[in-house]
Formats: sequence, structure tokens, C-alpha cells
Amino acid sequence: MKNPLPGLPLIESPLFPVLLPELGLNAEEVRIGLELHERGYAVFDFPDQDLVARIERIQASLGPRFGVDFADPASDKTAGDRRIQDAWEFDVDVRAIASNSGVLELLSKLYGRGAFPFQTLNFPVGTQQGAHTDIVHFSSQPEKFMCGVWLAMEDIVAEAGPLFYFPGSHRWPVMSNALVGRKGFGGTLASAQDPFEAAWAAIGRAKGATAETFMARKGQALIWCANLLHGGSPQTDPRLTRWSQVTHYYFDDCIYYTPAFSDEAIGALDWRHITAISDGQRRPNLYHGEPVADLMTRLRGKPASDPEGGWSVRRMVQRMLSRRR
Ligand SMILES: O=C(O)CCC(=O)C(=O)O
Ligand SMILES: [Fe+2]
Repeated sequence: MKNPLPGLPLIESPLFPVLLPELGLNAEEVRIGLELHERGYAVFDFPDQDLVARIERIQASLGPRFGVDFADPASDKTAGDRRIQDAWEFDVDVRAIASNSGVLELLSKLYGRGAFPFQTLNFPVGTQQGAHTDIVHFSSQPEKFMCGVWLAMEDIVAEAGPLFYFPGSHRWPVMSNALVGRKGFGGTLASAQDPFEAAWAAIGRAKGATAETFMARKGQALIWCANLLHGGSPQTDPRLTRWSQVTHYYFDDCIYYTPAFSDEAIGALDWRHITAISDGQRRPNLYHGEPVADLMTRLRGKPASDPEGGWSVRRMVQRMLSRRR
């Protein structure tokens, strides 16, 4: 069957179970695909023969940057910085984990477009981050072509503040400023997730949703879908570490933007300018394979065809979106 919905990631599509037999996946890929489809997350063993050595090198190279004494079992490991963003820029092992070819192949097969990593976060301790979806930070057009892969770099215990998530929440409404009754573009926000927290909490209560935690073994990884509600549990023992790496992935042939600072309905998108970690190359914002910048120039070059006159970038995007909807 030719997929009539190529604008949905395969695992997010209601057609996934029907398309599945034709995708040529092995048993493990089918398991991961079905779990992502049903629950919005899936756990797998990270496919890297050198992982243990990489983890040791990462801890040795990033450790001193956090400003705490990891050698002393009694010291407070949460006292320093809690994360390093984009260590892939200077650390080959962080970059190798983010660019793991097995993970890229897996994600590309399950989403139906080529996956590429665009951001890394390395954490020595729990993030204690409130429940959120990554899609309010990193969205795409078409929607949901984004996911996170969380890798345990040691065994994680409950007191270290494990990752938590709400199974099935990837099917809850995707948050936007329009949905929560605010305007986003040009505004100032301390955190992109603030405006949506009351809505997530209310939906969770209405559904009686309960969080699960990921008590991961070293070397296990978890994929979360863009709209899966997740966060970091409180770290109750500050002497512990919770070494982990998160890599965020986008997919080819999309527009990349930040919904928290956008108003989609009026074509006001807070564009992202993305570089793929795997090859260091820019990934321009594309609409059906054509750079949006070129598309806009081409359309702006045409004679004005409506009473307001002229072509604005904003109206161009609005037109694209309204045709899609
Ligand atoms: O590791 C955690 O506790 C959560 C990290 C997270 O939400 C993210 O990187 O998107
Ligand atoms: Fe997140």
C-alpha cells in the first residue's frame, strides 16, 4: 500500500499497524516501533561495542567542568552545573553516541524520513525538570518529526532522580500558544514550557495518568516521541550521580521551529537554523524538498495578487499552513 499520509511519522500514523508488514523491519525493530506507536517511548540496548570506554572518557573529560568532587562519595554532586549542552562540538565520544549509525538507521526506518542528531545534553546528576514535551521546544512542519534518545551512562537508582514519563501521552493534544489562549511571537519567556504546564497537569488529572520511571541499566537507552510528557524525578540523595546523555533528533525535509515563541495561525514561526551533528552540515528549512527561503523569494517575486498587496514572509507561511489544514 502506498502510504497516503507521508506527512506523519510512520510510528505516529494511525496506519502504522497496516503499513508495518511492508516496512522490512526485523523483530526488534517491530517491537520498538509498536511500543513507540502505542506508548510513545521504547527502551533498547544502545548498539555500540565501545560504549563502556566512551562513557569512561566522557566522564573524565566533562567531569571537571561541573565543579564538584566526583571522587568523594560523600560530596554533594548536585552543587555544580547540572548539564552541558552541545558537548558534541568538542568531545568525539559525545558526538559518536549522538551519531550512532544503528540509532540513525532505526529512527529513519520508524519515522519514514532520514534522522539526524542536532543537539546533545550531558547530565552528571538528575535534571529534576518538570513534566514537559520536547515538541514545545523543537517542533517541525510536518509535525512530530522529532524525538529524543536518553542513554543511561550508569545504573540509575530511584534516589538519583530517574527520568519519568506518562505512557500514551504522545497522543494528547500538541500544545501551542493558540491552544492555551496566549500569543507567542516576540514575547519573552523564562522557559518555553511555562505556558503549557497548567494544561498538561489538568489533562493528566482528567485522565488519571500516572508516571512511570526509568530505572535504567548502564547502556540502556529510551526513545521518546516529540509529544511524550516526561521530566526528571527529584534527586533525593545529592551524593549520587546520574550520568546520562540526551540526543535530540530531527528528520529530513521539514521546517524546524519553536512553538512556544510562534503563532502558527498567522504564519509567525520562530525558525530554527539547524546543523546536523552527524556531518556538521546545515539542514535548511525545507517544504516538500525546496528550501523555504527560495520558495519565499520565488513567491515574493510574483506580482501582488491580493487586496493587501505584496507578499510578506508571514503571509507566505500562513498560506502554506492554511493550504495544509
Ligand atoms: O534527563 C532528564 O531528566 C530529562 C531530560 C529532558 O527532558 C530532555 O533532555 O529533553
Ligand atoms: Fe525533554
